Amino acid sequence: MNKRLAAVCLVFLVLPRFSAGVEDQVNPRELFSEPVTVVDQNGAVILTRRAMGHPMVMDWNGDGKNDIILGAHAGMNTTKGEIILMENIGTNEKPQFKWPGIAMPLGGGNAEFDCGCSGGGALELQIMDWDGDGKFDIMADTYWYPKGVLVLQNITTDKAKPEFKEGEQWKRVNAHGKGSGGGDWNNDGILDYLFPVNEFEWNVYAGVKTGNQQKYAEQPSMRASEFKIVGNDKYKNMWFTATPIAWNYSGKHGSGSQITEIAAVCMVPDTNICDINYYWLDRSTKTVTRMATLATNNANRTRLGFGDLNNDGCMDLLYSGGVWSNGDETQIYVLYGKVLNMPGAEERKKKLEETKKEEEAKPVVKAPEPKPEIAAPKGYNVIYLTEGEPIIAKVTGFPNGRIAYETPSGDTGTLNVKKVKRIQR
Ligand SMILES: [Ca+2]
Ligand SMILES: [Ca+2]
Ligand SMILES: [Ca+2]
Ligand SMILES: [Ca+2]
Repeated sequence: MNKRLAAVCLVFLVLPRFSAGVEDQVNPRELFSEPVTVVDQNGAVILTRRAMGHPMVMDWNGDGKNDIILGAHAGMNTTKGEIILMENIGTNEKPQFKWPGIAMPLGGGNAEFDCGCSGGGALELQIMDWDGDGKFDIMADTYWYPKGVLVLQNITTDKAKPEFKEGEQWKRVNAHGKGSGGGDWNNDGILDYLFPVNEFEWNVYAGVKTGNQQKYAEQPSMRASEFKIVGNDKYKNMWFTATPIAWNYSGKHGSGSQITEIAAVCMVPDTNICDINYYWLDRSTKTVTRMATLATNNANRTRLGFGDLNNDGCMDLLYSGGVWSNGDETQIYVLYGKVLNMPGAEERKKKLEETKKEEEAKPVVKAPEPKPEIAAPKGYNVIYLTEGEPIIAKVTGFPNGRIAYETPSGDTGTLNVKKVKRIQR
């Protein structure tokens, strides 16, 4: 590429939110909204100021409102990682997250994870019920450093106070990795795990479910080296840099399909910009094709998470980035899904519509009409009392702090001001 052409390309790449492009084979806005930033309790955009945030969705306190669980460095330039629970104190439709969030306690103290490196080691999360006790657990991938993937078992008893303990270790390899991924890679409705072996190889371990319990197959069912990338030289044949998430985003590739739809972070070579790209991986022809760029994040080392944040039956994607001193790159963005593709979404939507119809059909209870004002003869007032019938009389003075009056028939008297509600002139 000559220098001028490179400069022109760069101009296109750095345009904020530049997403739909000539190479897009599908319109990304048919699948997802424009990116939306998440806000705090005051409606202000949250800057987490934690490097390489990996946002995932879960209702951690079980109040029916989806929260964000963020795996990230503990700051912008530290090797330590932590998991932060961001409670949704808004609604599912208009979420507002309590910020600062709660750094997840683990074994009595604040959990700290060794990311191994301030600029590279991340802390990616996957969420499922590992032990089948009905409470979600977290898999924390500290791939850079020796601990591998840890299962953090949820032992919370008080919904206001999350509590986790370090459970078993699922994998232990020293992969100079790309960031693990998740979603459903074989279209069977069970979440799978993408484990990066090194920068160029990854394995997908199919999810295996027994009742509530979610584990993974011992042997990988897919490997990167099996697949050929079609027309993708913009990224120098690196079709993803981090956190690929497979899902039936378009709604066209359900059970039995050989196409795995994937959204993944792909760093634009020689820049600090990350594209969120959308691919179709064909398991029968062993090819991967980029279909669209869903969004562009002007933040280094972006991470992509998922979940139905607004609970509308359409899978959403969340991403965040930023590293070293770039704290102002640490917003969390949401791409709200537009396709009904969550399990049971159709039934749920029907139910919601029925409830809405029922609500609308209910008779509207009208507020009682206010009593008509009493008309007083000319020159007289109506004195409304705190108790009893109003008196029609003319106020003649205020002796000793009381109200003196005279009725049309000539009767006179005085009233304690505390017993008078108001006087209609
Ligand atoms: Ca919640
Ligand atoms: Ca559990
Ligand atoms: Ca699966
Ligand atoms: Ca959604």
